[in-house]
Amino acid sequence: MKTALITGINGQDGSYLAEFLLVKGYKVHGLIRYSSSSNTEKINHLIKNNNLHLHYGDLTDSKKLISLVKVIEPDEIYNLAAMSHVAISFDIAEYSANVNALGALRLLEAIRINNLEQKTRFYQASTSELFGKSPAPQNEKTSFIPRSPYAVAKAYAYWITVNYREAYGIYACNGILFNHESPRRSETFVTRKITLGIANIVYGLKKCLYLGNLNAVRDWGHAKDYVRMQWLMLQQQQADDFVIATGKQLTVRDFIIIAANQVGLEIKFKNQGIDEIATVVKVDNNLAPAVKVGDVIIRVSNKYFRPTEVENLLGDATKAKTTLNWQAKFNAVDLCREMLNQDLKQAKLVKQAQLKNTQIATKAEFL
Ligand code: NDP
Ligand code: GDR
Repeated sequence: MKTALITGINGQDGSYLAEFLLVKGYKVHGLIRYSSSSNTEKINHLIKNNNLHLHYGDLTDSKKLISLVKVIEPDEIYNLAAMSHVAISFDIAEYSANVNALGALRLLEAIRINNLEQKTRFYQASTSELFGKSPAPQNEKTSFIPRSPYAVAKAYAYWITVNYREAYGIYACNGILFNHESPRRSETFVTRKITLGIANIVYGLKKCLYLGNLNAVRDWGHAKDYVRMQWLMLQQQQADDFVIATGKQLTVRDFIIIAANQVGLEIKFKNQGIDEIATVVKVDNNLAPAVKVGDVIIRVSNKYFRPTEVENLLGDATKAKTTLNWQAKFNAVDLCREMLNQDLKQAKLVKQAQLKNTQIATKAEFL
């Protein structure tokens, strides 16, 4: 039975990866912050599995990481924990560096200090944000021009992973993953903000959704597809770094249109920049009971613009296609539908609860 340690198990990717590894027969250890213990909805369904073990810890606490790695002696470490919100990293830049840059170093040191260089394989959650201003399409050879404290910290983590591979012979890989989403995406990332916002508008829980740069272009995939590749990168003969992406692009505005269409709304964008709005021009009230023609459901707000933006990401995953046999299973329309379906169910429940004057409770199961 193989043993894996996942940092960030309570996040989107961590929860899918834990599920994936448990099905493969792994013993899975997960690092969880004390502050997350009342907020474990992404992994609650796994907590009763005898092969899952959660440990309190933090990527800023090197002693804890060293002792945990010593006790577990994992075959594989997946470093998925991060302060993962690009916009917020401008507000908490030093903390972002501590977690996203030094966190990777602390884990690699834990492997080295415990003499596990030949046993423990290491996966670093690198990101398309590293490419920043480099022109699209981007692949493993594209220069890094990071555009945020988040991405600059991730650049350190990328290079320290390469360095420990070369210096100490650790099997250490970078997965340079482009944006990937799912119904488990946190609500402040743009795709989930859109599906949740539209679901709330459909049921009259919200009138309008405020967003930032609608021109940003992303290469969006499904998190389930992408965690399979994280595992596969650690199963090769030789450690290497891989770009994982769909090779297809959408703007934020395109994603809004897809989501709106899926709930029977035809919308029209007008004006530009900060004055841009989207108005409903046609509505199927069977699908969107609370919406009327003429409603303005999207507005742009300065609040969601970043001091420096990554405008154009498009991944070229040829290397992963050839070496890892990578092929994306989901497209953006299916992804959006899956996210919307969940958010519509939730919004409907909230609406019904409001009508009955009751509250919806969520419960933490790991305490
Ligand atoms: P999430 O934000 O959903 O999950 C990140 C996890 O890290 C959370 O569980 C969080 O804990 C945990 N965490 C944050 N800070 C610390 C800390 N100091 N110590 C320990 N744990 C901490 O991110 P995703 O699942 O989307 O992404 C996984 C990784 O992949 C991240 O490193 C991200 O930067 C990277 N990445 C993500 C991409 C994407 O599109 N999703 C693309 C490329 C890279 P808590 O639950 O307490 O908040
Ligand atoms: P990103 O994802 O920054 O690419 O990082 P996010 O969904 O936050 O933004 C994508 C693009 O949408 C624009 N945008 C908005 N973004 C947010 N969050 N909220 C808004 O209201 C909004 N309006 C427009 C953004 O400006 C941006 O251009 C994600 C994270 O998962 C990282 O951890 C990961 O490394 C990268 O993807 C790849």
